[in-house]
Amino acid sequence: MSNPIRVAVTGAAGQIAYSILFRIASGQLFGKDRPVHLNLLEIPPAMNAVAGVAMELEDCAFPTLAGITLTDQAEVAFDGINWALLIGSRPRGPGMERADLIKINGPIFVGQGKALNRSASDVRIMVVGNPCNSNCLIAMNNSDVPNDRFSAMMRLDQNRAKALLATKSNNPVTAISNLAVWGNHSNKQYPDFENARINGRPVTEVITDLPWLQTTFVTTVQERGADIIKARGLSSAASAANAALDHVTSLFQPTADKDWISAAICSNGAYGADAGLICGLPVRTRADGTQEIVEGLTLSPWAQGQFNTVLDELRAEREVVKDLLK
Ligand code: NAX
Repeated sequence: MSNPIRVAVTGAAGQIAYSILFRIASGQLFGKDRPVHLNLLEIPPAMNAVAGVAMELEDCAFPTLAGITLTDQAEVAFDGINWALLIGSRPRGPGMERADLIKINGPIFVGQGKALNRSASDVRIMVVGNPCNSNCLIAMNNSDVPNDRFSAMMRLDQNRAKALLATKSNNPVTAISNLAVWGNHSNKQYPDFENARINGRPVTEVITDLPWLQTTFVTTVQERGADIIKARGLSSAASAANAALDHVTSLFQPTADKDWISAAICSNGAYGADAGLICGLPVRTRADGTQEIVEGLTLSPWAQGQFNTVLDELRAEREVVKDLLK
């Protein structure tokens, strides 16, 4: 077996972590012949709980689990790591919107951004903790790690959108491709059905009910997180962990020919998204493992309006956190 890949997971005693850690430790993410060392970061009151999670990880006797470090110090958690999965923060409760969280969670990402300077030179960072786009922006701006290593998770939104289109068109989810969710991981996000495909055909040719696409489809995807909170009393966890695994995999595996994925990465100004914003865009991973924004897609005036709305939200969030940006 090769050297362990070192993965930091923050919020390691939380419910998303409880779903994701066992799948990472089992070798599902990085392969059965790649040992994994987990650095689990929590806040002091949760150290006891995370010790329990570590005991359970040990009790799985995963051949790929090379070791576990438990800490409440970001500098320790991020020392020499290859991947940072920044999940820890306070989740939305019933009736809360992401904007309510921005002031509570933003400061966490200042310290974590600085601590990321201790990571390995190839580090990649995925932010899940909400509001994930702006938290990622804060971490990126407080770190010397290159901007192109930072991303925030739009993959749960992509998966939700694909599942909905598959059900509506009576196809397997594998038939749905080219699905980008634009903008912010919030209820203003724009799941782009105009450029998505079903068995290689434009969605709008297969699902001809445009009012359904423009209203039911878009709002169901936008409100899915809130609907799950209403139903479960807790925010999405297993599906979020699953999406996080998909996201990380998509960042190290080249994207299938002609397809793209949804990820929020540092904008280069394409499509009018301000350069430097962490914005959900159509993204491809090249053969060398770096990412590119898929440019040249057409948005109808209606879709552009949707994107403009969510861009304004991202700009407003950036304004709220401007004092936290270096
Ligand atoms: P939990 O409350 O179950 O767990 C969060 C954990 O983070 C807690 O154990 C807490 O002690 C820890 N934590 C808080 N501050 C920390 C810090 N400074 N350093 C390290 N750990 C810290 O929440 P969970 O359901 O696991 O959700 C985690 C985050 O994911 C939330 O912000 C949530 O809103 C966000 N989500 C993001 C999604 C996305 O698609 N981007 C979808 C799912 C989820 O809503």
